[in-house]
Amino acid sequence: MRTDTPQTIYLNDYQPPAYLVERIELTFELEEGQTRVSSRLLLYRNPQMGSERVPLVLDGERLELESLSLDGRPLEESEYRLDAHSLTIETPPARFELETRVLIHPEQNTALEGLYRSGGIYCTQCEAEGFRRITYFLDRPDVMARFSTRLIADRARYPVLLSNGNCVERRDLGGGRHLVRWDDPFPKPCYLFALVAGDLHCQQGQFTTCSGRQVELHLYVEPENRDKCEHALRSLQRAMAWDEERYGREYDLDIYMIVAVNDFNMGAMENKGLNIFNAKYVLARPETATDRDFQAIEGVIAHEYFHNWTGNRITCRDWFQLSLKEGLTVFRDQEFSADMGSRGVKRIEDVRLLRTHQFAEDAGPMAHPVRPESYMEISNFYTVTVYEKGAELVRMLHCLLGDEAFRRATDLYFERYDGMAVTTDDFVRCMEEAGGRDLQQFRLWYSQAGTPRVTVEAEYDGVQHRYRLHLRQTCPATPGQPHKSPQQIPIRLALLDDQGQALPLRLAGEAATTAGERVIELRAASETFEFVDIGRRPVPSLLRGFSAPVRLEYPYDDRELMFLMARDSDPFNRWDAAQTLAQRSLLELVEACRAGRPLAVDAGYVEAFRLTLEEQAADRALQAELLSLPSETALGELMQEVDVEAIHRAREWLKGHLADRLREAFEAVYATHAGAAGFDLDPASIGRRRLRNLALEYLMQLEDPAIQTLCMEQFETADNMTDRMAALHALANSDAPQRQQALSAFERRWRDDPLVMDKWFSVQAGSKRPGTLREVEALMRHPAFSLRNPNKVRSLIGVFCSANLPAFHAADGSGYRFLTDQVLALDGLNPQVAARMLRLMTRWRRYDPDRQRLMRAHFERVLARPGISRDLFEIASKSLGQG
Ligand code: B3K
Ligand code: ZN
Repeated sequence: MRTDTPQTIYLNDYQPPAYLVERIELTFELEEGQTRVSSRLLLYRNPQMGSERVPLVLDGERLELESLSLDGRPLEESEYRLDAHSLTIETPPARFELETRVLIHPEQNTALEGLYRSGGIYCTQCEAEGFRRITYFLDRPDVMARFSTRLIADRARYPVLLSNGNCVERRDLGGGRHLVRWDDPFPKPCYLFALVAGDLHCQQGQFTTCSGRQVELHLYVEPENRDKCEHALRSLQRAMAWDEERYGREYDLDIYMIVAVNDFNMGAMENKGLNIFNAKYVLARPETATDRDFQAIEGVIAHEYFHNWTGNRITCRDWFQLSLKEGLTVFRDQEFSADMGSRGVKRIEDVRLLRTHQFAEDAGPMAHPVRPESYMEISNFYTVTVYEKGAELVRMLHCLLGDEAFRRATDLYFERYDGMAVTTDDFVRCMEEAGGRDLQQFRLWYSQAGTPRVTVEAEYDGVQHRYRLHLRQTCPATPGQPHKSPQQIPIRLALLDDQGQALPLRLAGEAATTAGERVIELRAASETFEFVDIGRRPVPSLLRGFSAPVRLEYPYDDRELMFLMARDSDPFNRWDAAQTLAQRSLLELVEACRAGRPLAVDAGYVEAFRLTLEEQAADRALQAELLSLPSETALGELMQEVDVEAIHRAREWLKGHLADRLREAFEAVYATHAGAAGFDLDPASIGRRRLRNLALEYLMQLEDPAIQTLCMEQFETADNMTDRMAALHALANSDAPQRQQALSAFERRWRDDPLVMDKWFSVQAGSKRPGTLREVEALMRHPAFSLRNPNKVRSLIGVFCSANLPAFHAADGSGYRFLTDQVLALDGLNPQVAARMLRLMTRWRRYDPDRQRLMRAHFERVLARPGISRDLFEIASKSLGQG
């Protein structure tokens, strides 16, 4: 807990470490109530730092020091200094051995950082700075050491004892205790350290690498979950094969372990050879997990596996470089998932997340560059900007270099920096060298925050057959960055004829013509691109596949948008056109709501929607995306001042109107895709389920008893969680008489499965019916709920505050008070999760003056609370603009 104002850490202050660690030997004696950690470090002065004698400062927090000796000699109290964060030895020799023994209390660790207990399992989370809660060490990523770890525990309660690397010793100690030793041959930063102890079932698999080595795959779960491992194991095997094929990356140890635990702050952690996962991203079978869960598991398993090269073998020099590993690894997992399923739909999902959350972050008080320049608490910088915008930067590099040069560049990166801790700049340099291009201007993407806005105007010269695109870019000011320079923006485009065919393209002055699609690079604040030999005025298809993370504006008329939605061969742009059309209708409806005018929508829009609905599409998941309306959050982003009530009414009205006008077409879609025999997870089956459940969602807007009966029937007879949840979701949002019956049946059936109960909490927290806040408060007293479990907090409190805008933003301020009360209660338990939750209110300036006043008062209430965490202090103070 904080006693003074937290310090800000600056990138510019980076200094290499004064000492390095050659080897660390750890011994953990796990006992109920306390764990003793003994460590023997082999340290030496960093040769880079010259020969001057400098103090050794080890990080350490909440450790009870029992003994300390240097080169075998116990140190007197006068020979070292101890405070709440560090252990200092003034003038150690150039090379020496340091032994420490500390006591820690994992059972009391509710922050889930360092060593803690999840149910009956001991586990660790060290990234970013959790290792200092385990032992005294140089807790920074540029100190890479060889680890050897001995674990001692009760054999009956903790038969499984795991750490990084290879198991090299296993021995009985008598008295019911046993010892296991693990050696990791690869030097690693301490944030990649892990240990696990528990009574776990081990599901085994194998993988033969491209060079013919056999790797054992061990998935550890609580025994009752042994039937939910199959998908995670298959996903891991697919990821391993893909990384060999696409990046030439082979796995390097003989064993790869994944452990699933119930209490975890994030999704998962890539510890070397021993990933620890939030059970949500491991456990699945069709009865308990939705299609989206299955896809998320595949994606996260792959993400953590890909970190073995992008993160572990090559790691970050300091935490400002976090996107070096996260942006690149997200890009890699996105491409993997695109290859496993529908590429178009994957891109749409990723861009939707980027636009709704990252663009919002970039436009708010917490805006920061992909490579931040300062932070108070690094945990607050595991953000959509570092991850998702970071991935977009890698995607742009891929787009600028092309497949082959990009692969040469990653090869160079792996070769040059293997075993090192490096910077995003080192990564860009590889792209530059292998791509043979100057990327000086491109580097601005790493250092400038904010979302560039690109406006495009077209001009057609029918006499000369020339088509000009005038492009202009600007980037709004962000905290600490009032002025921005123009960035290098790759814009993939095609010009379509009236059949939707892409015209051959040649820019004025060029000799050769490009077939179909090409990339133009906007570099100046404004630039004109002139295409020659364009026989008729085309429709431009701009920023295909969302080739740059910008807001692009082009004055399309509705007819052009309908044309693109129906004809563009780029799936992303088809969807984008559909979204823009829907947004236009919805924003008009919002205006009508505000002005008290009757609600109406253009018949042409309904007709275009019908055509899409009736299409015999090859990709049903894509079709479902085309038929989905922008979310309330996304619509809020488009308004000067967010009016949650009007947005909600407008969107519900439009859904009802479409259902009413197109009832037969929706019913036909529902009937056509009615459950095929047997459950399948191939993309086509997923697409059919998605489309059919979307039809059900629209039809349920009609409040028709016959459809409510149909929905209840689907709920009761579904053989998979996707269909069951879709029905429950629709019922929970309705006044159907079956609503309560369905919720109770679900609870009775699944009350012992924590992950399924998360869905039960979410579906109620997200319900748009009146009185939801009271229900959420009551659910917090449900035996399956706990403020100590991050999944529960996210499912109930998180969903209520982020996906139930009308209730969260209730005019009386009850939602804000509720969130703040929970955040303050959580801060004493788990500051990281508390800070995540408080972030849901950071964009308070986007609302009307009354709501602004209410939210501001709650931020002030947080700041006035004595002893709040650094995590919370940073979010609250920066939200108020005091950061
Ligand atoms: N690297 C971890 C995140 C750790 C979060 C620390 N607060 C998961 C990932 O991105 O793969
Ligand atoms: Zn990651």
